[in-house]
Amino acid sequence: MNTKSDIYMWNRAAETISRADLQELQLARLKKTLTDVYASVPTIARRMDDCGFGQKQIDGMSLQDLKHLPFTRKTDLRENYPFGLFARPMDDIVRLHASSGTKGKPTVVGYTHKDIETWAEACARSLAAASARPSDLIHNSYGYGLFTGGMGMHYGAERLGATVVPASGGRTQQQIMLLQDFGSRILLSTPSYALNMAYTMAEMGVARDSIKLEVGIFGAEPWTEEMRQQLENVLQIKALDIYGLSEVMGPGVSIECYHGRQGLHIWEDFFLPEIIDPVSGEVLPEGSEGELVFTSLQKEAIPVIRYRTGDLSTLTSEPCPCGRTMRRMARVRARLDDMLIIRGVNLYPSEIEKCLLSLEEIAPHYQLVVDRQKALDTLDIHVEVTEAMIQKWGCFEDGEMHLKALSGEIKKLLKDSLGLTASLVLMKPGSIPRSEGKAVRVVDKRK
Ligand code: DLL
Repeated sequence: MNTKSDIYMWNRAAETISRADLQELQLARLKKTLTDVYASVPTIARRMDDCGFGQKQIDGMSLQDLKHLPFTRKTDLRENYPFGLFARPMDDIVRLHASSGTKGKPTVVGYTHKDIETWAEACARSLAAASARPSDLIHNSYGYGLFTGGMGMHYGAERLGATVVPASGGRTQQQIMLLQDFGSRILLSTPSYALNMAYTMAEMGVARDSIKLEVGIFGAEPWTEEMRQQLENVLQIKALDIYGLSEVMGPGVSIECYHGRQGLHIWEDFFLPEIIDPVSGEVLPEGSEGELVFTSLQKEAIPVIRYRTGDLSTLTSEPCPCGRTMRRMARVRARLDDMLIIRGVNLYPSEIEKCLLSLEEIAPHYQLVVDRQKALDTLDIHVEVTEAMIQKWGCFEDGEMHLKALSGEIKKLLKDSLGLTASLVLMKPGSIPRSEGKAVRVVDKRK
């Protein structure tokens, strides 16, 4: 058992800062951020004026006054596409990233040299908290490109001094060969892609002891404790959760530490968190579940004030066995945008994932197909049965009777735990599209 002082940290002074020193630092950085935004981003400055928050109020503010500032939303980035919320001239911008833009124009974010430095520091701290060391080989399967995952973690791994394998997503069989040949100890990927890799390994007949993976650092999409157990069982690794979003920086906003694994430490000297009631916008006390909101404290190119993430979580400042003092957020339970309303029942895909993954006969591959019939929303749950099931019951068709019983069992489970009457479509192994990045869990045919 490590004692706190044995535990390796990338930046011990920052990571174990006292609450009083942290708050002093946060306030100074908050004032600087607000001053920059007020002077350089007219859209937000107008809003601050409307709330009676000008330079005088910034100068005299305390951290408690944050709640009087206006929120920023994803729509603000879209409406000011592409560079309207930048606080620095384009000459200072050295990198752009953007969201996929499946729901309209992408949201574009920019970085100055210093932003890239801050981000690399946040990711280096995160990797170290997840047990990475300069001597490690890190296999990075987060997508490289406009998505922040690949390059964000890449710079963090290099900052740490580790050896990074910039694999990106896709070409899975080749990635597995590289895992065997290079001997990476740490895998960075979305949980759904890690699962895809695990199943591909099994299909290729790759023996587990031919790869050296010990730790997976998974994020970029909602996942459940049940999914963690699946990943830990099939890959025989320790799976840790990493969180972030492009508008606030990218990956590395928070991470579960290897030693405590009780929530994700937020790098609060860079990102100031709040939890609010998503309907009223009121700030909620510590421990209550609500929408996560972040204010950036060290960003230059596109500082964000009270950015509404749409992610549901809670905050805690209970001490962590690792000795880090930064507050932690709980695993994101769901994304507000993902909520489905099926015949009056509100539910999130992650709640369905929890149910499905508790059944042994089911492979952890699923997709939810939402449609509308006569003004009523319908939900079809597509889920694969396992190869073992098929072997046990002969071919798919011969097992019909048993599969009927199985689908009855799943339906009952969903009804009992979620109050949901869903129609279930049992699929053959391999028939649900495999993820190479963020999994598409919901196919919404109403749109
Ligand atoms: O997904 C950044 C990232 C890359 C995080 C790699 C972690 C690892 P975006 O594409 O802007 O950025 O998507 C951000 O993804 O608001 C959450 O809804 C979701 N998300 C990110 N991490 C997690 C996580 C990256 N650990 C959006 N658990 C966020 C649940 C997550 N949801």
